[in-house]
Amino acid sequence: MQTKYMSLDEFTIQQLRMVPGGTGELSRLLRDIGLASKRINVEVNKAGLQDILGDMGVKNVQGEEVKKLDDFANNQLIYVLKNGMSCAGICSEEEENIQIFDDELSNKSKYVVLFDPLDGSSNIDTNISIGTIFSIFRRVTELGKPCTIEDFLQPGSQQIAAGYIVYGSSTMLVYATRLGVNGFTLDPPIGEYCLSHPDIQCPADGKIFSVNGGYYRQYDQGVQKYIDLLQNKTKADGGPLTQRFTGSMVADLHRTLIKGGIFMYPLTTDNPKGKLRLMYECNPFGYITEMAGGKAESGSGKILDIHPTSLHQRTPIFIGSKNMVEECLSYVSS
Ligand code: AHM
Ligand code: MG
Repeated sequence: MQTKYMSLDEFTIQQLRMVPGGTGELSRLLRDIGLASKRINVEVNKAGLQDILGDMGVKNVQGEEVKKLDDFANNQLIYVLKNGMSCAGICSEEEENIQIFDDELSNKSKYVVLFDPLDGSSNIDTNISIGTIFSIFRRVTELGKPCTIEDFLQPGSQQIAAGYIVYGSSTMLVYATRLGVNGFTLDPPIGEYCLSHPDIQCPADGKIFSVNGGYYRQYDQGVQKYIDLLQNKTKADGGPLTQRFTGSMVADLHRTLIKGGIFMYPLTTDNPKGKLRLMYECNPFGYITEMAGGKAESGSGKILDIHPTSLHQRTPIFIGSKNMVEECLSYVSS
């Protein structure tokens, strides 16, 4: 069989063979997340029909309430991870607290998973790509006992794997481990993710910058100066550049990873701590981007070095092509 048709399962098992003493737990976890994402994909693809279906008494054919898609996505992920055998507990952007699975099998599992079930969900109404983001840590507490908050509050540098699913013109799952970053496209007739983007490398330079220009006046002076620089680049210094910002981090960062560029969500006067969440958005994308050769910074250090103090904390982020982020830091570093 040609490599380009390798399924996600086949690929993770092949990678397992390269890790002495590997148990297959991570492969199972990725398969579980892949399964949840296929279910989410089915619902996302009929998002425009939800209202029509909902009109029939706001209950679906099973007599259940028609739920918002982000609730649906959240529940699917919790369901597969709880029923699987590789996850001791989860933390979701949609939930206030961690969920400890606390049964015999789960307590023996060495991983915890954090996720943003449906990022960019305000874009659903207008059919712009949205996504699921996940981050996997190895537990630091004793196996055999229930996991605790300590297992979750680890710096991003301790991630074992991280990834995302983009529900776009095709559906793709991209995940990173220390062995590299690989992308799989969902082949709808067989319902499998197939390796389509092996060994993704984020180009060291790019021509696209991604920032919400509407908040320009809310950014601090360094950020404003850097945006001015990007807007005024001429042919002589690698310009002119293109600006793209969808309002869907997964879509913007998927493009940045493949084509190169920089994505920024700086501090604003409305969001003085930043808007994007460290544990569900910035850490996983920081890990994926750095494993692909790019860079992820907060303006006061590496994203992956931040020691989290709370589950839902936010951070500013400057992420993407190495050279662009380095140039950016010379304007925005504090
Ligand atoms: P969400 O998790 O509520 O969907 O918010 C995160 C999203 C990102 O995907 C996107 O980059 C950002 O919010 C856009 O925010 P803004 O509309 O303030 O530019
Ligand atoms: Mg989000």
